[in-house]
Parts: sequence; structure tokens; C-alpha cells
Amino acid sequence: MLTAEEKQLLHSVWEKVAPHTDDFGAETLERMFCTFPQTKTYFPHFDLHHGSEQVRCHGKKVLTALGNGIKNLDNLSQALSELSNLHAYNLRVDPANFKLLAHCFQVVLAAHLCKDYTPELHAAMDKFLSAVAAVLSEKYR
Ligand code: HNI
Repeated sequence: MLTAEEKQLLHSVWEKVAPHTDDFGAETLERMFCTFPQTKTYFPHFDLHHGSEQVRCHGKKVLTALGNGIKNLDNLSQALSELSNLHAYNLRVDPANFKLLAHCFQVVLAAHLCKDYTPELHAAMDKFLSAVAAVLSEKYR
């Protein structure tokens, strides 16, 4: 699915994202909770206010998992297998929400990387996030 060029783009963008996983992760979640408030229902045990340490810590976990996915583009299903089990069997997150999170992450990337977030990179990231969503949803049936 991803071309060699797209894989290369994803690897290089992650070098820019990796030093900011806390900030970008927190902003991604804050945007998701603000823009799509229904997503908050999965986090009744979290303090969701701006600046929440829990949100920051969780955002870092989510982005670290995405970084792990980028390191394993050729065996994504295997790399994210545990997370797939967790979201399907334990958390039971409606897969529609994966698209919402992906959208918010793309907004964060565009806002911070500005011109470096080229249409080609946007397209590659969109394909990657769709593949992650597919893996996280594949245990639902
Ligand atoms: Ni998600 C826990 C990664 C989408 C709700 N999630 C995690 C963890 C990672 C993670 C990593 C921590 C696992 C652990 O502690 O072992 N989540 C991802 C990724 C995506 C994603 C890579 C999609 C790109 N998760 C979502 C979405 C929701 C969601 C869209 C709901 C709207 N996730 C959760 C909840 C937890 C969670 C709830 C448990 C949080 C906690 O700590 O209690």
C-alpha cells in the first residue's frame, strides 16, 4: 500500500515529530476532545482540562505507538497487535473514533510543520493513519 517514497517521507517526518511527542500528543488529544466531545466518554477517569498531566502522558503514549508503527511499516499488524487487542476487547473504542484522532493529529502536524507538511506528506500520513486504524479495528469481528 505505501510506496517506497511514502515510507521515506514518513521516516523523515518522524525525526521532526519525535522530540515533541508530549506536546504534539497533548495537542492532538485536546483538539479531539474539544472538536469531537463524544470521544471524551472513553476517558471518564481522566482530568481533561487544558494542561492536564494525564492527557499529556496519554498523548505521549499514543504518539510513541504511532512512531513504533512508522518503524514497522512492513509489519504493522504485528507491531500493533497488543494495542489492537486492547482497543477491541478491553476498551471497546468505536472504530469511527480512530478517524477523528487521525484528523486531529494531521491538524497538529500541519500547524507545527507548516510548509514542511507538503501535500505528498499529508497523503502519505493519511494512508499510514488509515492503515493504523484498520489494524486497531481488525479484531472487532
Ligand atoms: Ni488509544 C490507551 C494508542 C486511538 C481510547 N491507546 C492507549 C494506549 C496507547 C494507545 C499506546 C496505552 C496502552 C497501554 O497503556 O498499554 N489509541 C492509540 C493509537 C490510536 C488510539 C495509536 C489511534 C491512532 N484510543 C484511540 C481512540 C480512543 C482511544 C480514538 C477513543 C476515543 N486508548 C483509549 C483509552 C485508553 C487507550 C480509553 C486507556 C487510557 C487509560 O490509561 O486508561
